[in-house]
Amino acid sequence: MTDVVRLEVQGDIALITVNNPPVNALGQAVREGLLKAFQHAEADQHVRAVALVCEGNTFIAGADIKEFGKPPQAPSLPEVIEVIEGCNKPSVAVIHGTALGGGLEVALGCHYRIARKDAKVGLPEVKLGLLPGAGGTQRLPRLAGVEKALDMIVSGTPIGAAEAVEHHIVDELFEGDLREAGLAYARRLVDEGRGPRRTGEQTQGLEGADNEALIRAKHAEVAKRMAGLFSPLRCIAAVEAATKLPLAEGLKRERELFAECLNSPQRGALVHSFFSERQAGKINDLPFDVKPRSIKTAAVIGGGTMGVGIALSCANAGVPVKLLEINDEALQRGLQRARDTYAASVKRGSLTEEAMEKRLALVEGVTEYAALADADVVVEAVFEEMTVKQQVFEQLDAVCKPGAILASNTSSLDLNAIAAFTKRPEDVVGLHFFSPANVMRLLEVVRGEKTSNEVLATAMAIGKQLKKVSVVVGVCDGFVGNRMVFQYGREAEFLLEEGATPQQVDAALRNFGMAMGPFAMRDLSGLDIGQAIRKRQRATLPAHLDFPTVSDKLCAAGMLGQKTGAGYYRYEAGNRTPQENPELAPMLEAASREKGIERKALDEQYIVERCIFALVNEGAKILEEGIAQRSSDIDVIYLNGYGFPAFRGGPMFYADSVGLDKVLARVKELHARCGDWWKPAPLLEQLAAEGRTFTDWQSGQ
Ligand code: 3H9
Repeated sequence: MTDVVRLEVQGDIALITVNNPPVNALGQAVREGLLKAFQHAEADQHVRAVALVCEGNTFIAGADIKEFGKPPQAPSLPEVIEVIEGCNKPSVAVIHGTALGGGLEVALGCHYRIARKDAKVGLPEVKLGLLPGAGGTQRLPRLAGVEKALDMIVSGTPIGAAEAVEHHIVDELFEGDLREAGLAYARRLVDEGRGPRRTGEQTQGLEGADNEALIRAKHAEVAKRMAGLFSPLRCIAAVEAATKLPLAEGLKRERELFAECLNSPQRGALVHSFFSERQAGKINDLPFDVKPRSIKTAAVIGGGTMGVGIALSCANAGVPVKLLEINDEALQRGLQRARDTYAASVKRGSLTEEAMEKRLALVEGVTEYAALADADVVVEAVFEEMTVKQQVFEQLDAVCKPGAILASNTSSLDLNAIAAFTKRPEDVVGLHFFSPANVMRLLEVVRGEKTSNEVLATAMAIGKQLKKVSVVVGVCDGFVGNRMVFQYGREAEFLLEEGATPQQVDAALRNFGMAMGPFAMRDLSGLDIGQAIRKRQRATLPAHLDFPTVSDKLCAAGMLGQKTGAGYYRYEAGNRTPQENPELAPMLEAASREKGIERKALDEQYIVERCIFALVNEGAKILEEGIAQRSSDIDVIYLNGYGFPAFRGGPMFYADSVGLDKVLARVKELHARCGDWWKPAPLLEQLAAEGRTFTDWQSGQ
C-alpha cells in the first residue's frame, strides 16, 4: 500500500498493519495507506473480514500533531474513517499500547475492537486545545453513553482496557501476540456470520439517560475547573450535537467546532507545551553514546517536608530508599510525615491501604551515614546553609561507594561550591525538586561545572524513573525557576506600593490563568523564605537597586503566612481560605509614604504585564547566559513548577505571541520609571529589533 501501511491477505482475512514509528501517528502517508488498504480489502472477493494491527509499542496514538497549522493534505482523517466504517466486510481493530485521539477514532470506525489487557484508550485532544475531529464526539457517546463520553473527551484522560470493555468501547480483551489475536477474532467474525456493526448506526448509548442534565452538569464543571480554556466548551457542544442530530449532521457540526479550535491561539500554545516537554529531555551537547548508570536504590538526607517528599517520589516509583535524619527523634517525625502523607491519599481515595503499606515498606529510616554506603543515588535535602551542606557532602564523600550519584536539592546555593566539598565533583549534580516533591512534576537538573556527562544522563534518567519532567539548568542564584520568580514576586510587591492590594494582584494573575496569585503563593510557602533571599541579595547586588518593603514589615510583625495564621492574608485556624488581613492596609500606606509614592488604582493589564514581563526579561538573560538550553525549557519549567497556564504556552512563548517589540517597549518604559531591575535583556533588544521571536532564536531561524 504505502511504506507505512501493509496489507496481507491470509486466506479470507485481510491483515492491515500500520508501521509508522515512534507512535504510528496518522500522518498523510498513513491516512492514504489506510484508505487504500480498506478499499482494496473491500474490492478483493476473497476477503471476508479485516483485522487492523500496529507495529511497535502502540496502536495509533492520534493525528500527527506536527501537521496542525499546515495546509491540509488529502485524504482527511474523517474521509478515511468513513470508508473504514462503510466497508461491507466486518473489521476489527486490535489495540495495544495507547489508542489515542484519531487512533481511537479509527478504532471506533472499525466494526469491532479488541484490546490487550494493558492497553489504554482515550481522546486527549482537549489537552492540545482541540476536540476529537474525526468522529470521536459522535461515535463514542453512541457506545459509551453521554456521561462517560463527556468525561473522557472533556478531561482527555485515557482509561484502561478493562474499563473500556465495561463501557462498550472495546468488545473483548486478549493477551499475547497481536497478529494472532487479530486473525483469530476476524476468523470468528467470519465463522459466526457476524457482519459489519457500524458504530455510527448504534443508538444505545444515547438512550435511557437525561442527556440534557448531563450536559448542563458538565458545563457547570467546566466553568468551575477549566475557566479560560477554549476547547472544553466546544467538546461539550460537539457531544451535545451527537444527542440531537443524525450522524452526518453531527459529524458536520464536529468539523466546524474542530476548525474553531484548530484556529484558536490556545491550540498553538498547548501543542508548543506538548513538544517542549519532550524536547526538554534532550541535552544538546551530550554525546549520544553516553549511557546512564543503573539506579536501583536511593537515599535521602533530611526528613523535613522536602526530604520526605523526595523519598516518597522514590517509593512511588518502586525504588527502595533510605531516609537519614540526625537522630531517632527527628527520624521518627520524618517517617510519621511519610505515613501521614500517604494516609491523606488513602482518605481521598487515590491510594489503597495495601499500596500505602507496600510503598512505606520501601522507605527505611536510618541515622548513620554508614548505612548509605550502597546507595546508587543520594539526595541531600537539608537546611539551605553552605556550612550544613559542607558537613553533609564531606560525609557522603567518605561513605558512598564509587560511582554513586551525590545530589543536592539546593534551590539557590552554588552547586559548584557544594561539589568542591567532595573529592569527586564529577559525581555531584543538583536535583531540585519542587514542593510537595511527591506531587509536583518538575525537576530542575542542575549541571555543575564538573558534573560528568554520565552523571548528567543518569540524573535525567532518574527524573524519568520518578515520572518527573526534567529540565537541565546551569548554576546561578535560583537556577531558572526561582531566579525568574524572584523578579515576578518583587514586581508584585512593588505594585502594592503603587496602590494595589494583594487581592487585586492575585485576581489579575489568576484571571490571566496562573494557578495561584503571587501573594497567596507566598503565604503558602512562608514569607521568611523571601526575606532570607532579599537579605543575601541586599548584601551582594548594587546598592542603588530598590527593594520593596511590605514583606519585611509583615515578617517584622511575625506574620509569615499560613503557618502563623496571617501574612498578606489572614487565615482562620484549620482553614486555608485567604481572608482580608486588617493589619495590612496601614503597612501598605506606610510603605508608599516612605517612598513618596502616591497610591492610585492600577488596571489589570498593567498588573499582568508588570509581573509577567519581569519573568520574560529575566528569562532572556538566562538564555543569553546559557543557564537554560532553550526558551521552551523555560516554558516547561514555568508550566510544570509555577502554575503558568498551559494555554499560554509558558512565559517565553507568551512573549512571542504578544510580540517582542511590544514587550520591549513596556520593559523600556518600566526601566525609565522604575530603575535598573528593568534593564532590558540584550537578547530581547536584539530579537525585537530583528523582528524575531524566542522560538526563532531557539530553532536558529
Ligand atoms: C488528534 O488525534 C486529532 C484528531 O481527533 C482529529 C484529526 C482530524 N504526533 O511522548 P513520547 C512523538 S490530536 C506526532 O516521548 P511516550 C513525540 O513528540 C492527537 N508526534 O513517548 C516524541 O518524539 P521525539 C491526539 C508524536 O511513550 C515521540 O513521539 N493524540 C505524537 O512517553 C515519543 O513520544 C495525542 O494527543 C503525535 N500524535 O508516550 C497523543 N505523539 O522522540 C499524544 C507522540 O522526537 N502523545 N509523538 O521527541 C502521547 O500522549 C504520548 O506521546 C504517547 C507515548 C502516550 C503516545
